Amino acid sequence: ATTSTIEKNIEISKQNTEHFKEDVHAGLRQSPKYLNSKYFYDQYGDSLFQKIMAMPEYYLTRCEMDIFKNQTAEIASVIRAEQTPFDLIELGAGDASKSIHLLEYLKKQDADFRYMPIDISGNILSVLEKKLSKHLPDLDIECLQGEYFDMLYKASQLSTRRKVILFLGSNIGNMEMEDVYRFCFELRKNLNKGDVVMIGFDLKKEPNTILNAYNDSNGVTAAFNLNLLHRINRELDADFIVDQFEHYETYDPVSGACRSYLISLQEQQVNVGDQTFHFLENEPVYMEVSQKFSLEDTRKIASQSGFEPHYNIMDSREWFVDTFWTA
Ligand code: AVJ
Repeated sequence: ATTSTIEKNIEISKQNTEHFKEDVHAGLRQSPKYLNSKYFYDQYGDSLFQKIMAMPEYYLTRCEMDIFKNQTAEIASVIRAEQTPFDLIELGAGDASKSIHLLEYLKKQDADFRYMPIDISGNILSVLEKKLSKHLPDLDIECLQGEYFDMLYKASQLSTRRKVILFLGSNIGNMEMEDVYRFCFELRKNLNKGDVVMIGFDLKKEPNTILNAYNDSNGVTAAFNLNLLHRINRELDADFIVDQFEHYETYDPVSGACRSYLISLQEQQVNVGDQTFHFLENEPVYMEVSQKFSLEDTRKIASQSGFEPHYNIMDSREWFVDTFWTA
């Protein structure tokens, strides 16, 4: 790389750190205190999330893997109903452990497409790029690191073809319900008639099954949440004593919201950069929502955001749905 690209990257990383700090400061000033789960995914967070996906309690991975491994032909035929070339844009691609089965299948079919994975973690994108250059060396791929809509906009500028958007793994569940509606409406505005979106929704089911997926007995999910405090210490010159916080998970079967909190185990003060925050004993910090949906919810979201619900594929237990909507 030339000096100027190195300098540019340093500049970008400074801006990212500045945004991170502003978000943390703003979140800790709120009541209840709040930290945004999009910041979970640094290098250590990525590896903890991969551990979560491998846990027996975290059924979501196996459900969607069942769909991608056993119903690949069906997915491909919905995506390729229109036989035109397309750009396959994946929001929150991670290491593409599920979509890789679809990519392999489409390649075998000799489909004319380009794969454009978007992720907030540059670390996981470089893992993904390595993996795909080994498994699918002649895949046309363009990685985009950043926030969903910034990168979707960039992808649109790079693309003149039909768009197929993948948003898998119930990543959509990390938004509050009103943000889900806003997000899908915005997404629709960014698409043209004939474009397709495939969205993975985790379905409402027996409440303890859901709770256990986010409250595993080995404490991996707890470590995943607590890692954000470590990350804030590492990157924002903060002094959280991480042992003085405890992971607490809830699931409300009425609303379908599964929420995680970190509870301050004692009264304490924490410095984050140049600001100091006061925590009461037992004060919660709200960390993440993992929303669960009914099929009826997904249809309502589609129609309210201007999409046409087109097709559903579920795993054999009907715990998870991948919905296809057309613009
Ligand atoms: C990556 C958003 C799908 O909410 O299920 C897993 C993240 N958090 N365990 C989810 C997560 C705690 C996960 N998503």
